[in-house]
Amino acid sequence: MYKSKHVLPIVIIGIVVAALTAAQALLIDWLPPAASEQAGRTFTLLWVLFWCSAVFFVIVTSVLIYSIWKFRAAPDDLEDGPPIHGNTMLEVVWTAVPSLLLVAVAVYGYIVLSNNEAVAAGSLKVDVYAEQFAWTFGYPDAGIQTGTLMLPVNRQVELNMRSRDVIHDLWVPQFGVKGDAVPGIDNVIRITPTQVGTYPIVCNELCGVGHSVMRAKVNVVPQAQFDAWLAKSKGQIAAATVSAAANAKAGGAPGDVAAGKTIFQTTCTGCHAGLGTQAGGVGPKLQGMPGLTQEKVTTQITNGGGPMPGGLVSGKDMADVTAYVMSLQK
Ligand code: HEC
Ligand SMILES: [Cu+2]
Repeated sequence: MYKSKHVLPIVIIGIVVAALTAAQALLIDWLPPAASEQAGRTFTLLWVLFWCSAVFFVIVTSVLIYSIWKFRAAPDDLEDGPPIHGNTMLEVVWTAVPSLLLVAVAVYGYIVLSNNEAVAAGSLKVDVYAEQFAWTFGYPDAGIQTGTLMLPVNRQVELNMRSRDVIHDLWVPQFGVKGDAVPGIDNVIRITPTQVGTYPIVCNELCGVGHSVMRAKVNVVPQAQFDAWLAKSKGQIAAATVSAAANAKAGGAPGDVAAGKTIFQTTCTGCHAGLGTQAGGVGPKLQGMPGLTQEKVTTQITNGGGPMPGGLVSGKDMADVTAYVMSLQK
């Protein structure tokens, strides 16, 4: 008799709470589509955890709402409640069930982590250089560098994370993996892309004024297309080296405009939009800037100024990027 009086209203409240909980879980697009093996496992783990929590959330919240409504003390009721002894059975159950669940979740989480970090045979090595406020990617086996990460699909990539200044964090939401780039520490993360496509690379660690523009892209392509891209990039580097040498021989400008454009793309476009030809970035439009001399450009690059940090590039890179900026003035 005691039971039947309370069960029905609690169940009705429970159905409402469950519907609201399920609606916000299902109707909102919480996660992007998984585009890597790691993301598949991580996202599944996340949803398992969520639905387990949701069950207990609904039970606890329903009883709570019912109790607040039904057992509220009358405004003039100042006495202590009746003394009651606990319910041993209930206490054993509410200790044992969460303990078992915690162990199960820990084991499941461990399995996901060790699978996600497992080293696959024949993985591709890529060096990631993070700096305020740009990403550069190096392919040590091919000897090339790029500002857009190119990855073959269905092959594990080993990203060796390095920072040239402060702590940054590489995050591709669709890959479900994040990795810190910490000065002085080589940190490795492994990702196996499973879907061809283009995804954003986001810096996920507040790293300075340009943090919000510290973005790049990753292109996941079929292996054959990746090989073709590698071969083409190697060829371009060889050609650029030859033309720079020829240029130097002919006593031409010390910097190579084409090489400078590539450096500008990776290091400067984060702030100077459209390769320096557009306004609207953190930094000004550089094309047709009145009174900009070669000397001013090198001074700005060396010392920085305003939100622009100094020392982003030096040596031959500086000569090349200066040549590129000056080529915009013609
Ligand atoms: C963090 C954002 C940021 C990055 C990265 C950046 N700049 Fe700048 N840059 C600026 C800002 C902001 C200014 C305006 C500075 C000022 O107002 O003092 C500026 C100004 C300049 C100027 C104009 C200097 C003058 O005399 O007015 C040049 C040239 C320039 N940047 C070149 C570059 C080059 C080349 C790179 C890449 C190596 C680069 N910038 C990277 C933000 C940036
Ligand atoms: Cu950053």
